[in-house]
Amino acid sequence: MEVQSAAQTFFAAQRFSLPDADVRLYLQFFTVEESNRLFRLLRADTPWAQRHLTIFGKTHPEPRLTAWYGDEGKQYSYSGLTLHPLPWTETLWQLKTRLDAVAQTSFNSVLLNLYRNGRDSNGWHQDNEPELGVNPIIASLSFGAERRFQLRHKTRPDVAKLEVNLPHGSLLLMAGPTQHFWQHQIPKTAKPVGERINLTFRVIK
Ligand SMILES: O=C(O)CCC(=O)C(=O)O
Ligand SMILES: [Mn+2]
Repeated sequence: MEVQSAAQTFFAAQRFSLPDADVRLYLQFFTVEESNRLFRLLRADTPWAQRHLTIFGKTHPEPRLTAWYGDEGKQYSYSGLTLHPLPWTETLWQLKTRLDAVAQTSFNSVLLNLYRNGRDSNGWHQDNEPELGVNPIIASLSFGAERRFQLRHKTRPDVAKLEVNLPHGSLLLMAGPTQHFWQHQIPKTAKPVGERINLTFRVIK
């Protein structure tokens, strides 16, 4: 059986034709072997924690576990929460270097999400915090159970929602005006699904 290298699959990006957005998906950015190894390492070596968000004055536990890594001083605030970065691990630094080349940028931080099962989720939002600047580029890696990712235009109900599955070892790039015009989410699912790890690499100004 032929083994596909990341270099071969690198060019197999699918670009979605969406107004006011630049969204690309690389289905097999990593081989299955690499993806299995990365899932194991990230699952075991990350200090996963469940944080609490304050939205309209009410405090809720986040429906997933998270961790924040990056350059010193690159803190990230959302929904009443401020995350202080842990220093880069060797694994995360290697991933960052590889994604920098693909995205032609220099990522300085990464948010890790662990969805423990189908009840864990990430509700409709856009990554438009001021520290991300205008037209941020976000590189999103998925490992483990495949989950549905949905995108909806904020002001144009005539534009259909986009729904894609994010498989083990895939890379989703969101760039250009996407975060200003579109919201995205990982909905809950009643199907039995295993754990999923997601990493979103970002540039904090
Ligand atoms: O888990 C995902 O695929 C999306 C994560 C996400 O949107 C975020 O952390 O801002
Ligand atoms: Mn997001």
